[in-house]
Amino acid sequence: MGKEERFMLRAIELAEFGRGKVSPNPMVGCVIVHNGQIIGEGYHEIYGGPHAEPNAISSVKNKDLISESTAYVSLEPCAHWGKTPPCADLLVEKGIKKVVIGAVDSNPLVGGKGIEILKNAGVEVIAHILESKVRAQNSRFFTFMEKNRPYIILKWAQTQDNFIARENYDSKWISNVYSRQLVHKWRTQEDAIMVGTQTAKYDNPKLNVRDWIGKNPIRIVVDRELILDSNLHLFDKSQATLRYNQIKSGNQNNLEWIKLREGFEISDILEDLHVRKIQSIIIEGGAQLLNKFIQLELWDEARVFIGKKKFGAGIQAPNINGIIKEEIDIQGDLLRLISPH
Ligand code: AOF
Ligand code: ZN
Repeated sequence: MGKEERFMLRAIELAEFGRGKVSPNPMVGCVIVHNGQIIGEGYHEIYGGPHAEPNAISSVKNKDLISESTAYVSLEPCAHWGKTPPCADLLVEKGIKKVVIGAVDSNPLVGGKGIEILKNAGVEVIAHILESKVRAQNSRFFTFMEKNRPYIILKWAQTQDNFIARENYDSKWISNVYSRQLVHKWRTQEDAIMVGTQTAKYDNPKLNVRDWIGKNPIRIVVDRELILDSNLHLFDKSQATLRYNQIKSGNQNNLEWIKLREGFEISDILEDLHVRKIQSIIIEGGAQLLNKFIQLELWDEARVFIGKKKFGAGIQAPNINGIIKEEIDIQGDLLRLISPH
């Protein structure tokens, strides 16, 4: 590994501290290097807050060294006036000599323009260093920007004999306590969590984060005919909830009804989520909703727990065999992480 990659890896490592805190912005890290030594580090810490570059620059003790230094930034420095001034301008202003960039920004406000500002000012620029690593780290941001929809994670638990629930929709205790804790961690990492009508009705899930520290996702339920009982946990005031239907629009406490056209499709929901800048969703069932996403090939990742039990009969788990990527054992329950990529 060359020095460009080594310092870029550090920038990517720093960026990671922003996970779950910066969405819909990407996670970005920045390292300032003088004569082969790191003299400053920073990352984008919180949505709306300073970007990685100003944080790294302000961490440098001896400011005189900055004009003889190289900045390693995991994402192309921004060129736009957003919540903060353009980072490309800041780097130029501080007299940075060289900028090494991980991935080019896919945000139409920035894409390529940051590099242009730097080059026009005579700064040496090297781009695409560990780009695929940066894109993988920010898969939600890049999917959102390039596909105009949120990053979609399908999640379910199934029995050894491929059932997702019993015939009466009871799906309790397929996976163990450790896998449930992991699910709560995952919930803190995504913007939203979606379930279908049957799951809302029969499971009455809270869809919040109890077994991990972090923020609650926005809850989303598909309830075409508004048949769901308003006393369901899903509709309590504790957390924002979007209720997609074809009857009414409105707002009350933390609950929003969103009326879509008669016979609306998943793609209509995704379009609305894109407008709302929701960058990632976990689909937590049920089978019908999961199958819909699979049929439409509208998913990026699937996380499947396979418990030890057998139900013998019930509701079939979705079938996406043949594209298994990773298998992990979680205290006896097997977790398969499956991705079509
Ligand atoms: C950078 N460094 O650390 C980040 C960047 O709303 P704002 O002002 O925070 O701008 C958000 C956009 O800026 C975001 O969509 C992405 O294009 C870029 N993020 N750029 O130079 C950073 N987080
Ligand atoms: Zn910026």
